[in-house]
Amino acid sequence: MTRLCLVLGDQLSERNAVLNAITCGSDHVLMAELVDECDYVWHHRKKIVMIFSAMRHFARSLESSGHKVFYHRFDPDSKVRSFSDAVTAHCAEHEIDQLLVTWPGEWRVLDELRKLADQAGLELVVLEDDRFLCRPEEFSEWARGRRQLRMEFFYRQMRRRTGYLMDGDAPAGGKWNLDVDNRKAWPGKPDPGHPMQFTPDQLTVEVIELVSAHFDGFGDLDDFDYPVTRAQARRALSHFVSRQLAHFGSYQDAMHSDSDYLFHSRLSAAMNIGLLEPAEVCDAVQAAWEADQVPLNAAEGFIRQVIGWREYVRGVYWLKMPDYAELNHFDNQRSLPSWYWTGEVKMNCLRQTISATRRNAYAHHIQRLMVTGNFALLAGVVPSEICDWYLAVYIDAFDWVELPNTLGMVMHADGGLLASKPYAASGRYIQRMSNYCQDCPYRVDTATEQDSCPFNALYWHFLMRLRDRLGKNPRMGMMYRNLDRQSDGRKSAIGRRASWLLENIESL
Ligand code: FAD
Ligand code: DLZ
Ligand code: SF4
Repeated sequence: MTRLCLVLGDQLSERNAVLNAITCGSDHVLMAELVDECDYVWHHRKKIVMIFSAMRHFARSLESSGHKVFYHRFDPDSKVRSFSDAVTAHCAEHEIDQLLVTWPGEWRVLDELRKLADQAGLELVVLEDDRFLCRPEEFSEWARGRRQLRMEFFYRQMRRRTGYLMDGDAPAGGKWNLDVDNRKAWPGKPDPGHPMQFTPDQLTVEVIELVSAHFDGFGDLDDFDYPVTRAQARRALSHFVSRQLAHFGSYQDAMHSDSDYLFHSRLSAAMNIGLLEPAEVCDAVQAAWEADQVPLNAAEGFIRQVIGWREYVRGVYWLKMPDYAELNHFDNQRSLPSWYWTGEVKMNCLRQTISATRRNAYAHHIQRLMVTGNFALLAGVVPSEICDWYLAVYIDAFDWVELPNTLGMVMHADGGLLASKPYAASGRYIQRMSNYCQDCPYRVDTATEQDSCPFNALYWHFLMRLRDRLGKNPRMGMMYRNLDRQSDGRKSAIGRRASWLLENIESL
């Protein structure tokens, strides 16, 4: 009996469940660089480089440990364009009894493989992805009977279960969440340095040339410096823990035009494609805290993102897909402005965030949430369009993590399933947390003038136009009280300014 084990481009881990389920040297391992996987959104070119290069390095290491690897290299003219084509072509040449795959990161891929198995009469075995700390069934169990899902309660359960930052049954330091200490703007020091950079080796250089020849999509290819092997990703982790982690908490929400990464780890892509495991990342952070190398607010802030948010969004994704992707709670109809792709927008916060995204295939969380996300929320962009943008432009973007963050956290298009209120904010928030407003042609301190910050009128307009859906939300009470303090004349002026902004959205 020969089994075929399909290893997807975001499952590049030696602990991948399928690799442990097959017989090394006799069963077949299939990996494929595919036109359809490069085409379903307009991926950043650095994302394609990272995935292809990491796939090629991983295939090489599997071969050297004795696996029988069949590797389909990217060929734009090949008839093998999809996972189904690759499996079908393989089965036509080899006697295959069973197809094995670890649970994919995208509902779309799982659906495709199930349909293929049905049509081809092939036995399909889908194994648990045990890189994650919470299985989908455990999440459903936790979610059962809850009217609202709240990350904070899930997170506390995960702290108890994993034992990270625990003092017996209580959280270390007495509080579960130290976010109140984590809202400082960055005044230009301490020096954040840079995430560890890696010079492309010969194999990565070949992939960069391939991507340069065949893809003219979004994003710069220059200065590719991401880790593409597990050894490199481990070095990037140590570098982060020793250089940036200590200040991660304090400046977690800060944004600044002088630093693309500030104190963020830039480890998401390595984790999402299998080069690093979330548990080993948290172990390293816990060890640094135990050794008094980093304060508790940094360790807690970081571990919460990984065992809390990361596992929580995955749980929501598998609990609610495929219907989740179609939700549009506010019935938004506006198209995504074209400057999301070009970066040609005068609003400095958006210009800075989109240009960093074009350069690095990266923006940190607050840029994603409070700049590009906040604008799309306030302007009422169609959720599927903004979701496709995030899925395309970020190197760490895979449906299971991108979709709940964008559709749920940013757009509130799930009606509040994932987050208790929309993260809507005026320009004042961006002014407080960044230096962007200092170099912007718009004035952040006014709302209704020709040169007023667009976020201001759009923010009040958002509250006004969605009052029937949001007005009773207790977490939005303060926002509505502030709105109600404004005179009718000012509200009309805000309405006029917001309508003008929305009509002229392409030229902002
Ligand atoms: P750090 O700030 O150093 O955080 C540490 C780690 O925590 C990250 O590497 C990541 O694994 C995890 N993490 C932090 N926040 C989240 C979160 N909200 N959800 C899941 N994991 C989290 N993250 C992705 O990995 N892929 C995506 O496609 C993605 N899309 C997003 C879209 C939007 C609209 C928003 C608001 C957030 C999105 N995030 C996504 C979450 C977060 O912005 C990124 O994980 C983070 O910016 C990655 O950079 P980092 O590794 O430097 O993170
Ligand atoms: C994102 C991506 C890209 C660009 N290319 C490939 C590819 O050629 N082959 C592959 O196996 N995976 C690729 N991926 C990742 C997939 O689109 C998808 O996100 C994962 O298979 C889901 O587990
Ligand atoms: Fe952004 Fe408004 Fe500040 Fe300009 S003034 S940078 S548009 S928040």
